[in-house]
Amino acid sequence: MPVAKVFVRKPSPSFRMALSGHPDKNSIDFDLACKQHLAYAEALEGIGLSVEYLPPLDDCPDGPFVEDVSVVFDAFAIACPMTELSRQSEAVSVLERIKTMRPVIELPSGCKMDGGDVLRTEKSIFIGVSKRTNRQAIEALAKLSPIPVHAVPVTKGLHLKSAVSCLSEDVLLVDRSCVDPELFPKFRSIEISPEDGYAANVLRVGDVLILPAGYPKVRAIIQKEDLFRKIIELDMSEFEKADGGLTCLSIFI
Ligand code: CIR
Repeated sequence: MPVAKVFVRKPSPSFRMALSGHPDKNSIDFDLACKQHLAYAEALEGIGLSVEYLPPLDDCPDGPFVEDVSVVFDAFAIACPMTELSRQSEAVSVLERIKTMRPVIELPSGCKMDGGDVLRTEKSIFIGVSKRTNRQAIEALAKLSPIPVHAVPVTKGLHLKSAVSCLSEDVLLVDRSCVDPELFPKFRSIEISPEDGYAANVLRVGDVLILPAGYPKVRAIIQKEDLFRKIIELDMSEFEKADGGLTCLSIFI
């Protein structure tokens, strides 16, 4: 899918109250989070993407994690029926903006889904059955999707994409302690150890890969594959404390 726009949302001071199971969640440094967010947006611009800032939301601590709000296809987008009540109002401004670009479809009631569970590959979509996404939503999305959809149980952590990323159309980066690599039969999985698990979420933009800083073993494994022209490392410490990874901070349209 050619990318026209990337939406991001700066943290607001309420970001310190983001939902999180991380042991350091109470030490989120708001100023540092803002700097890290700016570096993220600038990295995307540096790759040549057109970055658009959605308005910060004072009442939505998890507002920067825009990925969770929608799943965007070429011809339409899905409004994710988010499980967490505190996150539901984040959707309005994102969906209003997406609606100017393509129709937005709601899933039937009873469906629960966060965009962070939706891993897109060229020929299929893998969706995590997780704390935030149920099978009913996966079945509903499968009826709308132009390509096959596969449900994948997430046994630890928040979302499917917290534990697995696509490095190319046939290579995945996986933390086996959260998701079973055998469930992706057409892919070769590169496994990383659970202590490096945060680095399972990487952001691929063409031949550039963005990786969280501080994971030299993961960087070395990826470099060995020789899939990327450039690897950019970004410090994500404050977003990690809020259970968010690199992909969570943007929506590609
Ligand atoms: C949450 O718990 O919903 C946020 N604190 C983190 C969301 C991260 N989003 C993502 O992985 N796509």
